[in-house]
Amino acid sequence: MLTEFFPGIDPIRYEGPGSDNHLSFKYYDEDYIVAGKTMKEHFRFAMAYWHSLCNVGDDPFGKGTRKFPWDVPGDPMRSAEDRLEAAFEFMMKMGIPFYCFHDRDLAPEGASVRESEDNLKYMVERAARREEETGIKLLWGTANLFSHPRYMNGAATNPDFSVVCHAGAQVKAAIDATIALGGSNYVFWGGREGYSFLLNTNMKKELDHMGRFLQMARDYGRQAGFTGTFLIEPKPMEPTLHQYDFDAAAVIGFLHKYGLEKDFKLNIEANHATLANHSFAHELRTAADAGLLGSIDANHGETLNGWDTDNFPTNLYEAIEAMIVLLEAGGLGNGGFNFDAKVRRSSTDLEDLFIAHIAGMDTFARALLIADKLITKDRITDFRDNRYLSFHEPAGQDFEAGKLTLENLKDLAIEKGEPELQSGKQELIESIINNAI
Ligand code: XUL
Ligand code: CO
Repeated sequence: MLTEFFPGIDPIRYEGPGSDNHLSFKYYDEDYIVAGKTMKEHFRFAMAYWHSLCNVGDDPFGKGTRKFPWDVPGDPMRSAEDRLEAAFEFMMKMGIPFYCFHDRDLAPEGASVRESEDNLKYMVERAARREEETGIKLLWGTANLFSHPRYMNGAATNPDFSVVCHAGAQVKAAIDATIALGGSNYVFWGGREGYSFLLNTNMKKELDHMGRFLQMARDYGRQAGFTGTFLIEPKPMEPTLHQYDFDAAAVIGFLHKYGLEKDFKLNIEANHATLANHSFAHELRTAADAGLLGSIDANHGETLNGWDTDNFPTNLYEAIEAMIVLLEAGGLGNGGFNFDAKVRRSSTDLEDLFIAHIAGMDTFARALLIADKLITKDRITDFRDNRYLSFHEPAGQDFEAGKLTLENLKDLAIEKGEPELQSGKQELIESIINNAI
């Protein structure tokens, strides 16, 4: 290693819950097997390039609080090269096996479409070498279609066709980069794909354009050899007032309408779920039930305000609920857990980035252990399944198979008489969870 960007920090190891070393894992033991898979396989944890390497902590009220040694003022390409070294040093020390990036995180935008592509290609070659040397892989790539002023009214849904063309150029290059780096997935987060004012917006046209654009991206990716999964990441608002990919349910409907459901799945982000007034588990369940759960952006939102705070996920209860859904769904396949999370603006020590990732990984590892016990030993899901036992009886089965009419229901109601009330047992289930923690 030429320059060490995180001096004084050794590789993070599992030391168990008894350890008081804050730079160690208490629960995440990558080789430990739970429910038939190692923890490493369950999570496929990923570092988000943008939050960890690019975000200096600025907010609308003030400039950044962190100064990164890899940021070389006035030399964006040199900064990109150093940032890549820092990224791989960080992931190696953390034992994080995957990463995710936007094109512009990896390489700076150039003065023209061609220059931007050349910058990206140059950095992709370097990243490919680092992947080979370290064994770290790309979980997903994406294109930043929201920061440049040209995208102020959206990318694929922009009313100006020339902006749509620029978005196309960028997505083509980002798909190429993802393929070259062996990415398992390619993500579309609809950054500004939505509207702020209905009276100047043709919503139907914009949604049709988005559907067409995604079909083109899919077709290009497939013919260029991309065998992974395309993902849409729902979010209801911010930066746009009304975003089209509002929540999992809206995106599932959209994918079916535009014939994308065979190639696309969903990337569910916890904080986006809460912005849509859903729980993280609700969104995961909705996607899983549709057979479209692809990957996770792991973070946590402050529920007291209405924006995306992207905290590191340290809410154990929320993580347990998520892990129950995930274990029942059989996991994420070639998806993973990307830490789309940032340390707080006032977390300014070099080690804070490590502590934050350790906290997130330990939270989910501990949640996995608890969820597995809740399912296998406490049989917590039996409470749910038992509520539907009447559908195992012949008439209930006929109903599900579409063999009954409304008149049949009336006859059965008379025959069965007034139903006995059945408790939902919510407080009991909640106590069992608390006792398992
Ligand atoms: C924004 C967000 C993005 C996507 C990738 O809220 O979550 O970082 O994950 O574009
Ligand atoms: Co995200």
